[in-house]
Amino acid sequence: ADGLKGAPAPFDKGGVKVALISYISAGDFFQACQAGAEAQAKSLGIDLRIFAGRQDAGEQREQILQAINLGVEGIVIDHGLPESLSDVVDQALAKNIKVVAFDVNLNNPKIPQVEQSDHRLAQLALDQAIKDNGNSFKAGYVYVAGFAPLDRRNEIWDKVKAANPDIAETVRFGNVSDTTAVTTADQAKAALRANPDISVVFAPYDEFARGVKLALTDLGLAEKVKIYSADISTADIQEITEPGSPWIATAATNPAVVGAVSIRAAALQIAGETVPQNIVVEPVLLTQDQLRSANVQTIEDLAKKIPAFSTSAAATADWIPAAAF
Ligand code: SR1
Repeated sequence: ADGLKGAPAPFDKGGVKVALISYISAGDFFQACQAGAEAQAKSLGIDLRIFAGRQDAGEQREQILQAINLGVEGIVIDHGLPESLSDVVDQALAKNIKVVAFDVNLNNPKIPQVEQSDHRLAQLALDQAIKDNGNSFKAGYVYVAGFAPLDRRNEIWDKVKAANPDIAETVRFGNVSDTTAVTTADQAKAALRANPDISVVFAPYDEFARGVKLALTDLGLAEKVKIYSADISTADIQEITEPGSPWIATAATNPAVVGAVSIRAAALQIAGETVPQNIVVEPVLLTQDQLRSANVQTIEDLAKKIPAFSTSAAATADWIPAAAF
């Protein structure tokens, strides 16, 4: 394996094994996050072992044990259910394997936690919803409890409702599965038929937003109901900017950056350097109007228009080369 010139051990020799173990691999966000992790690993000469996530807590536990047996020096755990992970993660830490958690609360001071500032992300999307719709409307809300980012976004939704008593959550639905968008569309159709006075849907995950958009289009309600979401991808940009789209705004990071930051946090720890306990990648608000008027059609266009979108100063060091994505 080729070492990285000027890097601290063990990166100076190369061939450092790191595992990326995801709870979910399907969908644009997770694919882009993985691509960012792969690009950063390549730049560091890391031998990245990727374990596919199938929303299966038992399988994710097994994958952590497999990674330990492979002799990895670091593990990035990307989402998951904390109660099913803590004992196997403890086994990894006991073998001096460095662990990084992205969007899963492992509540261990030895494990840095990467997140997208979910409070800010939800606040950005909801501020825009209030700006566009006032503070008196009936809302649908898409939520599944138990996922750290969704739970953090939910805290802001609760605060916004408390501060604006005329914002009424009329219906709540949601699912996280390998068919999240399609299943959300079915749920949204039933919810919107039963609650025709809804004018706003807060759907803080792009798969949720896609599902709601599909339902609105099928029901002929795309002109009457507005969607506010989280996340962005090239496919999302196309759905947001197409004529007549009800998807009005989203608050998002570049998921490739989040993947890259997670790998850097693992690399820094492996090199014996200090990593903050909370590593935050800041989101930006992206509205339909802005994307259309700037003629943004892809994530690459977005990165060109907003340079901060494709970089993060989180978990960096002079010896870590930039990832190419
Ligand atoms: C099921 S959790 C989905 C969320 O995880 C990441 O934080 C993405 O932003 C996505 O919205």
